[in-house]
Amino acid sequence: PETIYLKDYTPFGWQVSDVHLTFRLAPKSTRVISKIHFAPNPEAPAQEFFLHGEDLKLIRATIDGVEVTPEVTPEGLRCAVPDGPFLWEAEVEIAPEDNTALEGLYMSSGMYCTQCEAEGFRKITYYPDRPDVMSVFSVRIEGDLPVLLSNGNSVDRGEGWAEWHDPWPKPAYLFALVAGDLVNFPDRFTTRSGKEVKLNIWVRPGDEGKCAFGMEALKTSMKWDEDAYGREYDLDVFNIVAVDDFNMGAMENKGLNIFNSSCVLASPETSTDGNFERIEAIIAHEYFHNWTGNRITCRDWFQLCLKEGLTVFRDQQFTADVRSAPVARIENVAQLRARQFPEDQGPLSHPVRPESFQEINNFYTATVYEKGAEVIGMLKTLVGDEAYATALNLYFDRHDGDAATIEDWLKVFEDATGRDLTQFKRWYSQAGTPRVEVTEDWADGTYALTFKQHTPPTPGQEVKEPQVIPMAVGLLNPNGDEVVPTRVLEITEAEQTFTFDGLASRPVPSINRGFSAPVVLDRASSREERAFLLAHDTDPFNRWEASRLLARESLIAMICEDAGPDEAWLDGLERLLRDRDLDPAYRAMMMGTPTESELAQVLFERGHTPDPDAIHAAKEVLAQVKAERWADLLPGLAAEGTVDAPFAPDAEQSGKRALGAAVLALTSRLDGGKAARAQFASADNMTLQLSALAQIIRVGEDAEALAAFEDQWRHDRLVMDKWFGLQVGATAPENVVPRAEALTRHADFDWKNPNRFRAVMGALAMNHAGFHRKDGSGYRLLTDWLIKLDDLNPQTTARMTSAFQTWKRYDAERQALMRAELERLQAKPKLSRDTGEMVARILG
Ligand code: HT7
Ligand code: ZN
Repeated sequence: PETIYLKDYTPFGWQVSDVHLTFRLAPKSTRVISKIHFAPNPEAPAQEFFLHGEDLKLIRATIDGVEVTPEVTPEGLRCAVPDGPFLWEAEVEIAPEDNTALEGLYMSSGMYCTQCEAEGFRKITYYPDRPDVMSVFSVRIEGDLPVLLSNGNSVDRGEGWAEWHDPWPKPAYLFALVAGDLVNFPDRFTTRSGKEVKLNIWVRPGDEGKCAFGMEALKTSMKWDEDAYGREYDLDVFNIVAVDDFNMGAMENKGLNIFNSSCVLASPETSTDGNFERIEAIIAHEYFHNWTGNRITCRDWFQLCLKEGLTVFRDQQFTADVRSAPVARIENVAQLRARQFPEDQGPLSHPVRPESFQEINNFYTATVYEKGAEVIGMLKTLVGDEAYATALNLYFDRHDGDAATIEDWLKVFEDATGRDLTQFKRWYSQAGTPRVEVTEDWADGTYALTFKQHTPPTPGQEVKEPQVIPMAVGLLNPNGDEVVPTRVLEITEAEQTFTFDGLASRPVPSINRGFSAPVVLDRASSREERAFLLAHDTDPFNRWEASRLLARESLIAMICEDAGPDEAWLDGLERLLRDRDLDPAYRAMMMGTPTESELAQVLFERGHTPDPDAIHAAKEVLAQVKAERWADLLPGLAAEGTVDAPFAPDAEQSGKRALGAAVLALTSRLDGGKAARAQFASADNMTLQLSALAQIIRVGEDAEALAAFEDQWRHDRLVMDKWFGLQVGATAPENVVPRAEALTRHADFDWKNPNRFRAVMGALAMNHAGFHRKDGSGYRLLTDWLIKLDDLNPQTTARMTSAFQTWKRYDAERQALMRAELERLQAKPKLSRDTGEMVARILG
């Protein structure tokens, strides 16, 4: 397959002033008639006229009304065209019902819908399917269905047809069409300039009762973007549609967002607090794309982080504002460490702005999204809040209507602040997680911190240059008072020292406060010092970090030295858990321990071969010790974790329930699951029901509860996804593979539905000790199913191959087993480009 390079970018030879599309919908034979005005692009070099097109049956094509016979290839068509402007007309036929890849126009539960990002529009009609070609779209849909939707504003409609016009020029990847038997949940929003906007969430009949939360989240997002960024909505209507079969979370098509139903539908009975929080964030994210992504889009797909990093950063700011900022920050960092760090530290490592790809779908990664957001957070920290606001205003003014680049983005900051961002730009081009070694010195009232930065080699990048690292640091007195409040040290050299004068006693440093830079800190700090920070740090992130490090070191000592759990840490943690002034959500987070996968990575870095069974066993012992040690504390915490008011998915109640769930996880180790069974029986919301079911599964005698849950929820696809996933994810390692395998034989294992496939196979891959069974059965089962899915849905298959990205961490036997499975997948006849690229990169 062809590799595409950033350095080869060339503008398209023509501009497209307007596009008119007519769809005559039919499951096996939809006709798409396009009328497109092309005019030579004065800024582009001379080139042959090439339009992308895949899996299309060309019925006819004309130029200025004269029939033409283009040269058609599997990737598109070439045609001789006039020197000046011309009208291109074409009619193609496609079969949405046969489209199992869920890219382009496809069908889900009888409804037509589209997914065009990144390169799906070329499966709808012949077109220059690239983000720098922006045009005004008019769409006519003809089909015997009650609801016919496309982008922009409604122009007119009648029985069996509807016309839409989107006045904002857009690239083809933002095109959308939906047609089906849908009902809407309507509302309105008045923008700050007084414009009335109609809002709708369109769902399958029966799902109307699950739209209220999403609608509130949408209105809150619209208001937030006005207040925080001065961005107003720009069409008469904003439609959201829920779709059951969807490859990712949601899609920001202009004026017509399409959502995986799991990311928009919510009710207390069927959704957990985690679901509510995620839905709120995704609705905000997609809405925020209206400016960061749609009004200003990307010149090419290498610039993906321009819209995704910024939009994730904005949705994280939103969540911090509408929920608890410290809890949100801890969640984001935990997520970054769990998803992005393994990517950046393994064979799939790539820069936030990649320089080449074979299949762009493989670069919708945690690095582009989450690290991309961290890079923007660092930029904001470096320039300050006010300058960030000025720069963003300049960005919107200067680039509205553009297909922009990272260079454009950084130039805006340079112009707004006068800073030179040449070195900062390395965050976009250098892959890998920087490691920062910290040493300190103390003499005569002066405290010195020395930072040495080093980024390990990554595929294709052996040598790295120093990056700009904004390191937020505070200093505490031995009595716990803060002597130096948070200060941002700007590290630019490979090694750099910063001094603090006039101190009465040697301070305790709190470094990388708020996780101001996405780096790994290497610092030999004592247990006492960590316990001190756990007790006294004024930075809530670093207080949590102190506990995380104590937990991690305690577990490593348990695994490697057969030590018992760290008593001092448990005492410190207990004091904190007893502090009723601390937010229950924060205390619940404090009760968490590092994931088994993270422990495996740390062991690997320290030269040990991680044993998944030993890691799992240590975590089990630690949990048991906590439960026994805190037996007297748990009932009080459980009471604090109980909500007496009617269910609300807000931060306060969900924080309490999170504390309740953390307590239940310990209590069930003392009572054999009795409290969990009682909670399961009486639960009136999914958060309580599912946290109880998780403990029942973990304890082991779960057949009755699983059957009851299935009976209760078999009619609800989204809830059944939880049922499928949890019994694989929460069970003991030895049961994971047999259970996952048995579930693939369940009548409701609809493996063509990405949510259901991910529920089982994702849970298998995420259950560390279960997936890494020594006999290789976990690897085998996953590969069997990836081989099966690849023909139908390459995008989802390719994404799931990343379960193998950490294969080099493990022992020789496991490595050999994983390599064999990757090679088996690689040898599959007609392996997709998506999966082929991923497997080749993972094998290295
Ligand atoms: N911009 C979107 C990314 C995306 C996607 C979404 C759904 C299905 C397939 C997709 N391919 C790319 C989603 C977002 O980041 O907001
Ligand atoms: Zn996005």
